[in-house]
Amino acid sequence: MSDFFGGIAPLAFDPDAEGLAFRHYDPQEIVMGKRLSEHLRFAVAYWHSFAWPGGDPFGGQTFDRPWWGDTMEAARLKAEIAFEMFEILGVPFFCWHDADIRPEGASFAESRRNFEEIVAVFEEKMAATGVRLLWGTANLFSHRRFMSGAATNPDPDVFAWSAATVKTCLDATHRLNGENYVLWGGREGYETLLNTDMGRELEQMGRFLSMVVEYKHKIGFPGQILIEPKPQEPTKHQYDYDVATVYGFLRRFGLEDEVKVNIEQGHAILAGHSFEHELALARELGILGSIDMNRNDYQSGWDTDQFPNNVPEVTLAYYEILKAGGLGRGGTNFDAKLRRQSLDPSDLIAAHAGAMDVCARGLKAAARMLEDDALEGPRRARYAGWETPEAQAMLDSDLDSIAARVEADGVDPRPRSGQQEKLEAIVNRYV
Ligand code: XUL
Ligand code: CO
Repeated sequence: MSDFFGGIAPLAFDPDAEGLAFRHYDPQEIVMGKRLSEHLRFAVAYWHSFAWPGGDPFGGQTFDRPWWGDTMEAARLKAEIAFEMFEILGVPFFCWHDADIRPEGASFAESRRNFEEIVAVFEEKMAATGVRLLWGTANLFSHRRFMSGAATNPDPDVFAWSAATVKTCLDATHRLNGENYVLWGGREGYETLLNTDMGRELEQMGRFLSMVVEYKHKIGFPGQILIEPKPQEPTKHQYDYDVATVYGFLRRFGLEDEVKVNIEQGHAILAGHSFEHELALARELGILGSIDMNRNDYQSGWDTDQFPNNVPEVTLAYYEILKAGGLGRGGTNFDAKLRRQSLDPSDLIAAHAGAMDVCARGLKAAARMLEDDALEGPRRARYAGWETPEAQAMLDSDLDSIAARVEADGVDPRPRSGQQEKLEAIVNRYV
């Protein structure tokens, strides 16, 4: 046991606690017939909590961490302390990129060996603590070799390096019984069309993803393959822009039954959508996989990856998820980082605990809205006209016969209120 967290005990559910505790998240609480912990399936993101030094575009490291350094010893200490935090929080899952957990080697093979050594450490710690892997992923965006993309790179050697990296990460995810494998195309896009062959790059990306799916079946990985949409940042334009764009891409390459999406709140906002829009669309398209739960600063206009603290927003997100039947193999990953002034180890605990409480409040409010039929009742009433046999038959007819009927019957549609303010007031009663 390290002394990094200064002896903070595992957090309890205690609404009246003075210090660090859960006030709304009782993992055992039954909501809609299921434990809260099973609904929410929280995960800690290794990168933000343990690999990010607190830098911003104007300054570097602000955090002092005993595991800073590019050695295997540091990587082992980092793993040690990460699992201490998972136990304090009682989170069931974590997530990693290869680059978060191991030092880069002098060659691909050395990087892979470093990585696999830490994967073995994880294997032991996961067995000892019961913490599981929500998803693994490859960092195909930080190193300068990926500056012009990974699968979409103009240089086939980078495509090869990327494919080998994903194979290694998928193998490790399988070995650790990961629930999902995520691909986020941080540099799969372009800075300027002046130097970009977009058609070729999209073909490369489609073939790359197909190879990942083929490999998943070859090794018998039972988890879901997920794409994480994001419209831009770091590149000016990213090909996996939003849920709708990803769905079109999957259809084009015949992968719509093989690949789902990991939807991040901040990315939805960057794409000009709400989180609930992206979730609802993914549900309707049958590709809702998992979520990255964070928030952006609405003034700064970039992906600030802050811990969630807006209960009404989170409520509407879980509402869409509950309507989808829950997260399934997915989970709630806190792809969120501290603010760079939050220096203390206890800030890490407080950030996650606060976020878990916000999610618990949101999920419980969403469940009550569903159970009370508070929104679904009015929604059903709004579309009731479509439940008649005549309306259904119209969808199987054609413009000629519809036009003939309209001429004969002459029913002039009667406009009806959309009741938005009333519905907003209903939501307000639950949050
Ligand atoms: C970047 C982002 C990533 C993915 C995993 O904006 O969200 O951290 O979640 O690569
Ligand atoms: Co993310």
